[in-house]
Amino acid sequence: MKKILTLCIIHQDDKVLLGMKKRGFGVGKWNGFGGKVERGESIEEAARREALEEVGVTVHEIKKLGVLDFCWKGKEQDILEVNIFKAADFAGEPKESEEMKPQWFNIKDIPLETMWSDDKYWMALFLKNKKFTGKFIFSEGDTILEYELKEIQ
Ligand code: 6OG
Repeated sequence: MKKILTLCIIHQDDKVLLGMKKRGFGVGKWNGFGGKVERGESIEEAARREALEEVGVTVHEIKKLGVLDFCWKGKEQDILEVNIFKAADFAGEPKESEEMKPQWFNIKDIPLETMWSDDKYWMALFLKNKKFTGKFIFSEGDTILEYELKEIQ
């Protein structure tokens, strides 16, 4: 079964807005904002809704840069498809929610060691506005066993 999720990272000039996940899947990691696409909603609508719910901002234009499939060894049929968006402009003030504690990071200080371990592979493409697809297979937790990543046009 495939679950469709969103991940939206706000990137302005030389900084990105991330959130510390306070509960649930990925707790204790910095990440963009996102979650599951609900019935009746497009992937882009879900990305906007999640940004509003998790950090209280209304994102303006968003651009889909990446689509990554994640699965775990032994359960390869259960795939998380994460659609990665970039937003530059937004309305509102980022504010802490029950799910996320937001913080701006300079791009040279992105806390890759405290993020999902796939992020270090694609973050450089994301920051350069390159589009990409890929697949990551994890063992227990977030150790990557195998991956493929390619830049697309
Ligand atoms: P909820 O289940 O809390 O949404 N997500 C991942 N992000 C990265 N960078 N790497 C992964 O590798 C991820 N798996 C899931 C998608 C989960 C949020 O976490 C993202 C969603 O934004 C495994 O609703």
